[in-house]
Amino acid sequence: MRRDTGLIIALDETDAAKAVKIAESISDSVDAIKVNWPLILSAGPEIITELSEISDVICDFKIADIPNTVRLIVEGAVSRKASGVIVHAFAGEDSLKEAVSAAGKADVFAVTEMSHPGGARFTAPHAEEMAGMGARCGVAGFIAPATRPERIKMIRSIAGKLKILSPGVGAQGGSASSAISAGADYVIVGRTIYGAEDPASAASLIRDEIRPFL
Ligand code: BMP
Repeated sequence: MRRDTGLIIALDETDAAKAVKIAESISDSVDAIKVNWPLILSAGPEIITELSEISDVICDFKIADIPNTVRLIVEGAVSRKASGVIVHAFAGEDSLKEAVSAAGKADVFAVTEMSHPGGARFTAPHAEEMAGMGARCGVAGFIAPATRPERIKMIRSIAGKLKILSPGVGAQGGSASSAISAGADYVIVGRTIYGAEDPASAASLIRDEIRPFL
C-alpha cells in the first residue's frame, strides 16, 4: 500500500453507486479504501473488486474467529482483490498466524485497541500484549485509536517499523495531525469525508492537514 497522503477513507456509505462515486472523486487524496460490513452488506462482496480498480482496498471484517474460519474469510477477501484485511488481535496467536498465512502477499492489520469509549475497557488493558503478539505472528501493522494519541505512541514503541492505521478522527473526536504526530502512518476517516457535502474537498483538507507531519 502506498503512502503518498497518509489518508485512508472508511467507506461506510451504504448506497453502492454513491460509494463508488465518492471513491472515484477522492482517489488522489487517499492511499486506500477501507470497506466494512455496512457497504459489503448493501453492495455485495463484488464491490471489493470494483473498488480495487480505483485504489487499494482494505477489508475491515474485524475477523475474530477460530483459525479455519479466519482462513476462509481472508481467502474470500483476497480472492476478490483486497490488498489488506483487518482482524481482531484478541482472537489469539493461532488465529493471527492463520490470517497471515491465508493472506499471502496481502497485509494483515490487527486491532490492538478500539477508538470508541467502550474500547478502553477490554481492549486497552491488553493492547501492549496484543501488539507484541501481532508482531511475532507477522502482521503488517496495527489499528490504534486516534481518540487516544498517547496510546498510538505506546503501540509505536512496540510496533517498530510495522504500520499503524488510526481511526477515530473527526466524528469520534480525534485529530488527524495529532494521530500522525503520535506515530500513526495513516489516519482512517469515514463520516467526515463520505458524509460531507463535497467529499473531495473534505478529503483534501485532511490530506493538507497531515502533510507536514508525515
Ligand atoms: P468514522 O470516521 O466515521 O468514525 O469511521 C471510522 C471507521 O473506522 C469505521 O469504519 C469504524 O468501523 C472503523 N474503526 C473505528 O472507528 N475504531 C476502531 O477502533 C477500529 C475501526 O476499524
